[in-house]
Amino acid sequence: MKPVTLSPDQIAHYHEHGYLLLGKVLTDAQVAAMQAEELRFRTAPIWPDSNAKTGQTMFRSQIQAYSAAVRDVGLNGAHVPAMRQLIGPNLIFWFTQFVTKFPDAASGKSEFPWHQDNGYSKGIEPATNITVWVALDVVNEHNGCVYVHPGSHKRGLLPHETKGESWHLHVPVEGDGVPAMLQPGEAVAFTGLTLHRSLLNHSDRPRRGFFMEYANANAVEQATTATPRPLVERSCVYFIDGQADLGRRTTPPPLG
Ligand SMILES: O=C(O)CCC(=O)C(=O)O
Repeated sequence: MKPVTLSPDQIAHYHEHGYLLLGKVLTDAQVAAMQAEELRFRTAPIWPDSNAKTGQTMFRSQIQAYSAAVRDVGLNGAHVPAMRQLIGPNLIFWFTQFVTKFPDAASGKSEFPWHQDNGYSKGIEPATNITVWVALDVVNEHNGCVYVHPGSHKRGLLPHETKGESWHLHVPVEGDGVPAMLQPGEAVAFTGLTLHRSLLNHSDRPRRGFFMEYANANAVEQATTATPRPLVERSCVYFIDGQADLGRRTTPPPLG
């Protein structure tokens, strides 16, 4: 498959609006492989919510630790050259997640409210990290596609709140945002500071998504705390290019 390389106009769009539709980044064979992996992870007995039900959303995180196929897509997918263009030469692949939104069936529970991904990690610096959200089904407003809020990344890291009993963080936002309506294998890329959400799945089938995150190899997380942690010290981080700066450790080395 032809690598995705971005034109100057696309790069300008990404920086101006905080997101970019990348087009098709997975081959049909890779889509089929990721769909098979999603099902394997969905039903794996090691997770307590296996066989999740109506109105629920299933999250399977850091799946590159369990799956060579997932790791290969993250390291060698057609989108990786675009990550180099946007993030630069010291590049890591550090996070993955399957997000399967089951039919809502009028439960009203399948919404994922407005948030910035960096709101969950309490700040990443430099905030050049990118989420590449790939559709494994046709996704649209009917079955709960992701919406992005153009330009919201320019507001910096926003305070995130919890609402009711949900563990979801959210930011109060006006406006509907732009729906990223995608075919299987197509992706939308957005910054770690871009507000995004998804609404209810009104269809009668699961809506399957798969996302990968990339960052500068020198990025630290929890940048709002006194002891920020280098992202490379997380488990299951893979280098794509370049190296980390070894001159500024901010946390003690791992034991052992
Ligand atoms: O896939 C979705 O519905 C949204 C997922 C999301 O925004 C996230 O996990 O941060």
